[in-house]
Amino acid sequence: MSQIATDIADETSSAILQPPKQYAVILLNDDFTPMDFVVRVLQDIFYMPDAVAESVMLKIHHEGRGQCGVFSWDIAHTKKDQVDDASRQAEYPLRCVVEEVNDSEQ
Ligand code: TYC
Repeated sequence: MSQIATDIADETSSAILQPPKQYAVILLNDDFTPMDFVVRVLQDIFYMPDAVAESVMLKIHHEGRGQCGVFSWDIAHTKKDQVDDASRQAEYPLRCVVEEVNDSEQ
C-alpha cells in the first residue's frame, strides 16, 4: 500500500472507531423553584424512581448543580427543552444545561 493509502486508511479507521460523544444534562440550583417541582421533573423527564429523584434533588440543592443523565446530543437537548418548557409553563427559574462529557469521565 502507498503511504497516501496507508494515511487515508489510518485516518478513516480512527474516525470510525471513535465512540460517539456523550452529553450530560445538568440541573442548577436556585432559591425559588420548589423542591417538589424538581423531584417531579426528575421523575417525569428523566424516569428516576421516587427515592433517586429525591436524593438527586437534595444533592443539587446542597451542591449547586447535579447530573440528571448522560445521553446522545439530540436526546440530551430534547430533555433540556422539556425541562425548559415545564419550568417556563410553571413560571419557575429552574435552569438546565447540557455539557459534553470528557472521555476520561465516561
Ligand atoms: N433550592 C430550591 C429550594 O430550596 C430547591 C431546588 C433544588 C431548586 C434543585 C432547583 O435544581 C434545583 N426550594
